[in-house]
Amino acid sequence: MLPKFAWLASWAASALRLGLGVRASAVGPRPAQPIVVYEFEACPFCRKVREAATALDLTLQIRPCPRGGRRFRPEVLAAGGTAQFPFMIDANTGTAMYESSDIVEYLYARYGDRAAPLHARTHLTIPLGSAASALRLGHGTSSRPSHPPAQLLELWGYESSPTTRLVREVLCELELEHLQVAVGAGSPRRADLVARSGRDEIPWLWDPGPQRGLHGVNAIIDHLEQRYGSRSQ
Ligand SMILES: N[C@@H](CCC(=O)N[C@@H](CS)C(=O)NCC(=O)O)C(=O)O
Repeated sequence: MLPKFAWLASWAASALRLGLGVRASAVGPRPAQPIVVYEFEACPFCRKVREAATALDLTLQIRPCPRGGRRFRPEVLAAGGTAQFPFMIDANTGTAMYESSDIVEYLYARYGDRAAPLHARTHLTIPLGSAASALRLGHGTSSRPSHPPAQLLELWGYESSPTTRLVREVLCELELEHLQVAVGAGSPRRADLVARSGRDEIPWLWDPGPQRGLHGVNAIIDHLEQRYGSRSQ
C-alpha cells in the first residue's frame, strides 16, 4: 500500500507541469509501429518526450533505463554510442535520435497536426520538470532487481496523471519494458480503453502473460512487484 505522501507528492508534481501532458491536442498521422524510447521516469528531458506523446496521442514502447540499469542501457550505447536519455528509435522511418527537443520536434512534424509548441522546443520547461521529479524523492531514478516479462506489458494512462506516474515509477525501477498507451483527455482511444478494460478509468495495466487487466494503483503495483520484482521466482 502506497503511503498518503506518495499520492500528494505525485499530485503536486503534476501541478508543477502546468497542464502539460494531460490532453490529446495535436493528433496527426498515425505510425504503424510504436515508437521505441529509452528513458527513465525521473529524467526531466524524458518527461518532455512523454508529454509530447500524450499531446500527439502516441503509443510509446518504453525500454526503461534507470541509473544502474543493465537491461536496456547497453542497447543505447550500442545503437547511439552514448549513455544519454531520452534516446528514440522510430522503425517506421528508420530514425534514431538523442536530444529531447529534437525528438519532440520530430514527433510533432511526423505525427502531429502542427509544429511543436515553443515550450517543447526549449529547455525552459526543465527546471519545473526537475522540481516535479524532486517531489517524488528519487522514485523512478534507480534500478532494482527484477525478472523481465515474457510478453510486452501495456500501461494505459497519460503523462501528467498523478496515479499513472506512480505505476510508471515502478515499471521504470524494475526495468520492465512496456507499451505506454496515451489516453489523455479527448483521446480518440478512450473508446478502446472502455472496450478493452470495461471502464473509462486509468491507469489500466494489461499483462498478457496471465491475461490479466488491472485497475487501481495499489493493485497494479502489487502485481508488478509480486510477479516481476525481487520477491518473484
Ligand atoms: N540535452 C539532452 C540532455 C539529456 C540528459 O542530460 N539526460 C540525462 C538524464 S536526465 C542523462 O542521460 N544522464 C546520463 C545517465 O543517466 O546516465 C536532452 O535534452 O535530451
